[in-house]
Amino acid sequence: MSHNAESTAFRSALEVIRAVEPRVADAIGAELTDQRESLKLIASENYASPATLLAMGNWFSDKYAEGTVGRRFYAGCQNVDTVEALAAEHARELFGAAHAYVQPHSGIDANLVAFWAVLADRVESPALKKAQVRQVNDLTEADWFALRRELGNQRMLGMSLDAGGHLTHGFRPNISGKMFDQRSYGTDPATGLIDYDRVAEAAREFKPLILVGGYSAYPRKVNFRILREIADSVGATFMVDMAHFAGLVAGKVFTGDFDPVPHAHIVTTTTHKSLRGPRGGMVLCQPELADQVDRGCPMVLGGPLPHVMAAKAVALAEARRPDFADYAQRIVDNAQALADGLLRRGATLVTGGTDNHLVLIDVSGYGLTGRQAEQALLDSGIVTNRNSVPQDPNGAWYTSGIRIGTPALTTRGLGTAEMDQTAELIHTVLTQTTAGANADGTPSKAKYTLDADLADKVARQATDLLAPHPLYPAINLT
Ligand code: DSN
Repeated sequence: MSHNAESTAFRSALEVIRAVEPRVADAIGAELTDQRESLKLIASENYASPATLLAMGNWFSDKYAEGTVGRRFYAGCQNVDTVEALAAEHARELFGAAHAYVQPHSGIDANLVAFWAVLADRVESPALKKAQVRQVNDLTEADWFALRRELGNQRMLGMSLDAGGHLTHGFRPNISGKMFDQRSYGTDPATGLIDYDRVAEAAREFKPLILVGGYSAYPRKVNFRILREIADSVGATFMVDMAHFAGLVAGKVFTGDFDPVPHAHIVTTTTHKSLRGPRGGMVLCQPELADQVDRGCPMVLGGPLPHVMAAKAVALAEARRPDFADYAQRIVDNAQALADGLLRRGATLVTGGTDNHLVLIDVSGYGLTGRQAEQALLDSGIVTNRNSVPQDPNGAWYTSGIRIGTPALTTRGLGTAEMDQTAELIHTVLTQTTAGANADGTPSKAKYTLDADLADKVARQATDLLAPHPLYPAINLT
């Protein structure tokens, strides 16, 4: 691949866009500049390859393709079939999965497809029995009323939000919290780790239909073999949302008990986090759930996005290359170096460290809320996001934590020495930031003071740190 080809492709694309709406072309260019200049530590973001990005910008976007490969509700889907089948094949091979469904537009969509598949497959419904059908499409309207009443009263056991679980695992602000009667398992207050005995106890008491494993802010490995045993002991379906760590599974950093695919009945993921693909979702499952999963569109999803499925095929092909395993290992090495650097400087980390791609700093040790810390770091050119910590006294809006992750910086080529320097920059900002007060003198959870010169100095140091590792080095838009 010549460097010239990538530059030519993106420059030409912007020229074509600029002729119609120059402000969009300018915004796309500005986004590249911003991404190049900031120290991106958002644990759920990454930089997709030029090939992945380019696979999305074409006429596949114009095609309707409801249904699945070879069984479409629209004519003329032969080329969509090609890319969807390719993406699914790469996914099956990469993860060793029996079945892959690559249509979900996001992680939320992938989870909804999975929930529906489990409900449709597992609910011992009088409505279904009465109709003596397995095909939900054959239900009468009366059957549907009965079924809906049952679907509204199913049980899900998942990780609590403040312990690092995700909104879509049965929490009220998400539709899953309306579909399911939810109970959550937390972490051991002393260690911050999942206590599998407590999970087993909760499962015995609650008898969930679905036991959910997976997280968006838990910095440790999860033993999926044990969770599967717990699910089996109460007859639950075991679902894992591996959106955050799919890249570590793909890169064989998480194997054996820590690889969810051989243990779970159904696995969901996004494709754009540590997996480094286009924004989107995916479901992997065991054969018995495949038919229901494939009903995802139109049951749950709008029309599939063939241009994104094309990009998923490209990104999954990239993830099957040997160098992706090296990338995945470096993500974890970098996260551990970042954690060690922070600990050495006196930071408090949830669980005392990490063995995946993310680190959760409890910023109450710096006298700050997550919101104050997030903004002060942003002022200093360091992009992170605030996050609850277990038993967070500041709630989900202000929080007491900052979540940082290494997939993006690792893609740029930063290594463990630079992670130590990153820890120094973060620690400097957090120690120099002071919590502010409200007009009435009470402590504010949002206001803070940070010397502007110091913030500028750190931002310059962050830029210097990035300089030897240019983002998309082959792409020159000027
Ligand atoms: N928004 C994603 C994250 O940041 O973890 C999960 O949905």
